[in-house]
Amino acid sequence: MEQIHRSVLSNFALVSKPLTSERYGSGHINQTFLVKCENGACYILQKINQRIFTRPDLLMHNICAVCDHIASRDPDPRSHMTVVSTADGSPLYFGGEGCWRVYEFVKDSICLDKAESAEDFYQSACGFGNFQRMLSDFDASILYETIKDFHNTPKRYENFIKALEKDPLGRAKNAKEEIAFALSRQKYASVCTDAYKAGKLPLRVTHNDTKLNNVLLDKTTRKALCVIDLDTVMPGLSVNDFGDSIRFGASSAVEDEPDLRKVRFVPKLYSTYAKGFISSCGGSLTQDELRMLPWGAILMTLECGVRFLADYIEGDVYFHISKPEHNLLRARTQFKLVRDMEEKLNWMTETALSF
Ligand code: ADP
Ligand code: GN1
Ligand code: MG
Repeated sequence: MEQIHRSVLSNFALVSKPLTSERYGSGHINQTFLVKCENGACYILQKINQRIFTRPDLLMHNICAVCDHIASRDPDPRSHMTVVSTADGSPLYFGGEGCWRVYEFVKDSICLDKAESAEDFYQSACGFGNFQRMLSDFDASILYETIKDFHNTPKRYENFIKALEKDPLGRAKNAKEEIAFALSRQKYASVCTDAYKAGKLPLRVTHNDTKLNNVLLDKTTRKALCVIDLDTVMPGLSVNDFGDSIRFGASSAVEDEPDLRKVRFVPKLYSTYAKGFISSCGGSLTQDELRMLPWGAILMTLECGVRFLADYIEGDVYFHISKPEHNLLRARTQFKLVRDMEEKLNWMTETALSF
C-alpha cells in the first residue's frame, strides 16, 4: 500500500489493519481506492476533488444528513452508505496533500458501467426511484448547494460560449462539427428551467448524478441496494434525475465509445427504466413531471455533451481523462444520443404517460 494511504488511513477508525489499497471504479471526479483489511473488511477511500468541491465540510454535512435520513427509513445496513469518522469524530481528514473521506464498502455489492441486461437497468431505476421517494419528506433547507447552477443548462451554455471565445489551446478548430451541433440546440436549452420558473415542475431533493455506476446492486440477486456518490444531492428537478440515467444507461454503448456507429438510443431500455422509476417514486410525480421526463433525458444528454466539449476546449481541467481527446469523444456520443432522442420525442412522451 502507498505510504500516503497508510498514513491517511491511520487517522480513521477502521475495524482492522489496512493491508492494500488499489485505484477503484470509473468516477470522473474524485480519486477512489478500495482498501482491504487484515480481517477481510473493505473500505472505500476517496480523495475529494477540491477544485470542484471547494467546501468539503459542507459537502459532508449534506451527505451525513442524507445517509442518516435513509437509514431511518430503511434499517437494512446495505440500503445507504456509512461514513467512517476519524478518531476525533470528523467525517474528513485534511493532510497527505488533500482532503480524504472513508466509507464502508457496501458488502456483496456490484457496480456496473453498462447494464448487462434490461433487468439490471430496471433495478437501477428502482434504486433511484426509491431514493427520490425516501427523500420526499427530507428538509431541503438544511442542504448546502455544493455546486452552484449544477443543472442550469442555459448557464452551462454560457460557460461553453465563454470557453469557445477564449479557446486557450486552439482546440476549437478540431471540434467544428460538435460546436455547430451544440449551438444549433441552444434554442431549447431552457425548456426545463422555464417549466420550473412557470411553476410546472416542483423543486425536490434530487441526486443530480444518477448514472448507472452511482447505484450498487446485490452481487447475487442483482436487486438494487444503495445509491452512492451523494456529492451533488441538492434541491433539483426529478426530470433531471430521470434524464441523467437515460443519458448514460439507455445507450447501446459506453459514454466514451469511439465508434459512433455503435452508439444508439435504445427505446426498450428507456421504457424499462421509465417503468421502474415511475413506479418506485410511489405515485409522487405530477402529470407535468411525467410529461417532461423525455425533455429531462434530452437536456441532460445535451448538457453533458456541452460540458464535455467545453472541458475539451478548456484543456481537460474538470473531468478525469485517460487519453487525448477523451472529452471530445465523450461529447460526440452524447450528441449522437441527442439526435436519436429528438426523433423519438413523441414516442418517449407517450411511453412515460402510459405507466
Ligand atoms: P466519483 O464522484 O468520482 O464518481 P464515486 O463516489 O461514484 O466517485 O465512487 C467511484 C466508484 O467507487 C463507484 O462508481 C463505485 O464503483 C465505488 N464505490 C463508491 N462508494 C462505494 C461504497 N460505499 N461501496 C462500494 N463501492 C463504492
Ligand atoms: C461526473 O462523479 P461522476 O463520475 O459520477 C459528473 C456528472 C457527469 C458525469 C458524466 C460532480 O460524474 O455531472 O454527468 O461525470 N459529476 C460532477 O459521466 O460534475
Ligand atoms: Mg460516481
